[in-house]
Amino acid sequence: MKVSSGVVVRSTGSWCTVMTPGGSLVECKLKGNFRIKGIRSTNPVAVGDNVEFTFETDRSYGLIHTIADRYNFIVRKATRLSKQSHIIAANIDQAVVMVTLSKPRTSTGFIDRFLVTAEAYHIPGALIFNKCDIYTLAENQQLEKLMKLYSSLGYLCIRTSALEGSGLEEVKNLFRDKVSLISGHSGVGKTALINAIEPGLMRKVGAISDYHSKGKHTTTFAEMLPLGFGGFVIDTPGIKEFGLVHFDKQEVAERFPEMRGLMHECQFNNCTHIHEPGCAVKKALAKGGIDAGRYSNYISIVNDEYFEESEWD
Ligand SMILES: Nc1nc2c(ncn2[C@@H]2O[C@H](COP(=O)(O)OP(=O)(O)OP(=O)(O)O)[C@@H](O)[C@H]2O)c(=O)[nH]1
Ligand SMILES: [Mg+2]
Ligand SMILES: [Zn+2]
Repeated sequence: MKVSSGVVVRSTGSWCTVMTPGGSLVECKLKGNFRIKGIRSTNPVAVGDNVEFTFETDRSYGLIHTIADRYNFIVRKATRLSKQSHIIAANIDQAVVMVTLSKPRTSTGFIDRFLVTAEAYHIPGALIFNKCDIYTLAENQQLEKLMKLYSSLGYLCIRTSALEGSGLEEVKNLFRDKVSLISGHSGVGKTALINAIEPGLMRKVGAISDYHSKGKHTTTFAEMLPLGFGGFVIDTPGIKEFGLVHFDKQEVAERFPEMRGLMHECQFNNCTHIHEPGCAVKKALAKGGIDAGRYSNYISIVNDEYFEESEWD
């Protein structure tokens, strides 16, 4: 019986594909009733996990018996009201959200929930604004505002058109020698952009429905893809909502960089920044030092009836 190690590059539930250090791909299954302490997740093994597996002579696949401790991981709710979470990926260097202003439209609520989650796991976040070839004048003005806002908060913002091939050098510079997760709604062009920066991959790209201007869930499982210029990108299935998991309401403001720096100036140390007197966050909001849209997304996260809610659409 031979013990080998590798990284999970694709996971479809109980089956996954493991890449060995030599670059070969091995189909593997989790051994028996595998559980990881502390996380109730629909997928005990995630893309990016480092695993050990054994091959036995009477089987054509490997059996994973060990998942190495994760350096980090990023989690969202598996289904609406579910108590279970879904590990999107493990051991990543950065989390990138792909945004489109139309076909489909991405709300700042979605962006902020994504960034708040990345902040909670101390994973650097970045934004890629795709489909810049189709925007109207008004949409371009909105794009400028969003890029200015998120850059000022410390998130790298890149403008791309996967279709026309613009912004690709900046994306390559961002991805080079790192493990990058890319997430966003279905149809924003995650796979199209990955194909554009790494043409050999030729992953399947889907159409946008004419009626709803939404994607059709072309990518159905997360997949970690090697980049010829160095690094890996994890392409993921489009998601409708980004549900927050393992959050304490008190903790949410700390995940907003612009509030984090002000909170200690609030009169009460358990300030929720909603109704308390002497709130430094509300003072900054009134003076325009905190963006009104970001603040309203903060309120929406804190007031979320279920707090942890999301859905694969
Ligand atoms: N006009 C324009 N269309 C684009 C661009 N990028 C992607 N598209 C189109 O958008 C559609 C969806 O692209 P995909 O790459 O499949 O989107 P995705 O984000 O991977 O979607 P899921 O896999 O469903 O999550 C395809 O028809 C692409 O050709 C772009 O920059 N401009
Ligand atoms: Mg895709
Ligand atoms: Zn406050």
